[in-house]
Amino acid sequence: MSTRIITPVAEFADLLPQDYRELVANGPFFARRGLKDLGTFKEIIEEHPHCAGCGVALGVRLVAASLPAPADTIIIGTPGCSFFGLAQTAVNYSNTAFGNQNAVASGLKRMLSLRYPDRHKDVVVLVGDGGIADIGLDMTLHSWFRREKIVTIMVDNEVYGNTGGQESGMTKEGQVLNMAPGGKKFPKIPVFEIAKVSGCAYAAKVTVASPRMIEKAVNRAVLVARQVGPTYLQIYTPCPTNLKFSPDQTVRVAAEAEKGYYAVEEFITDEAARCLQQLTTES
Ligand SMILES: Cc1ncc(C[n+]2csc(CCOP(=O)(O)OP(=O)(O)O)c2C)c(N)n1
Ligand code: SF4
Ligand SMILES: [Mg+2]
Repeated sequence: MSTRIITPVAEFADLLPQDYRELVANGPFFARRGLKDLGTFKEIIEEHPHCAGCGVALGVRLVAASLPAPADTIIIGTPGCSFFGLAQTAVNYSNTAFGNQNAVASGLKRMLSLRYPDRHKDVVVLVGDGGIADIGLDMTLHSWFRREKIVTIMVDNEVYGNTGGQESGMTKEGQVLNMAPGGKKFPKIPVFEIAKVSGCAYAAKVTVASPRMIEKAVNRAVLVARQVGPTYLQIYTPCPTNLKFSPDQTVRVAAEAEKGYYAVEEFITDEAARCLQQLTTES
């Protein structure tokens, strides 16, 4: 990836906030740093616009820090709380019309494979539960059916956070929200289970309470998508503002969920397991 993509033009450099200039200088664009070095580099600007204690912001941060090749990665987003932070993250990013992310990512991946036949370019969709399980479900599924070599990551806060608290397909049954005062009437859509039978070669369900698991899953998802086919990661990123818990309790809420209905799960096809084994042997 050309460094010019993230180098501010000289005329505007002085106008950029210090926080953003530090991100350009110290973000993980050209070095694989990983979670163990978290805090020594800037993967997202500190003055990002998410609410205090936002689980989505933490999820975006952990994913950005876990990417195996940040300089050769493009993240594809769509409207939702996640794209607030993505636009200020040290990874190339493009937005799409709401729900179109997997269609755009499919085209981009094919184009990048033609343009750079000798180099891996990782295309990672990073979108909310509404963007994947509701409005974008058809395009998500069809990208999996077509075996597009892209990674799809859902930051699941179990609500439409960005628009003030409507229920999404991923909201828990019975959950009361600002705009679902009677409580949701049906269970979470089983997107993880659907991914397993729709062509994904690797899938994982994790929470922001387990950063190491997120790092492992992001790495596996990216490596398998390069060589085998589509991969899916579903990260529980609880929203204190809409689920109405104290912002300092986000990780505790995620950890509680992990003990129950959001237990860590991994799915891998034989072909994907062989691919990862071979990569481990070679390294
Ligand atoms: C075509 C279209 N329909 C509706 C919207 C309004 N809209 C923006 S974000 C959003 C909900 C996003 O929910 P989710 O994907 O769960 O992301 P979150 O904000 O919770 O992170 C909606 C309905 C839009 N921008 N475009
Ligand atoms: S509404 Fe929820 S998901 Fe959105 S920024 Fe605030 S805490 Fe994060
Ligand atoms: Mg959401």
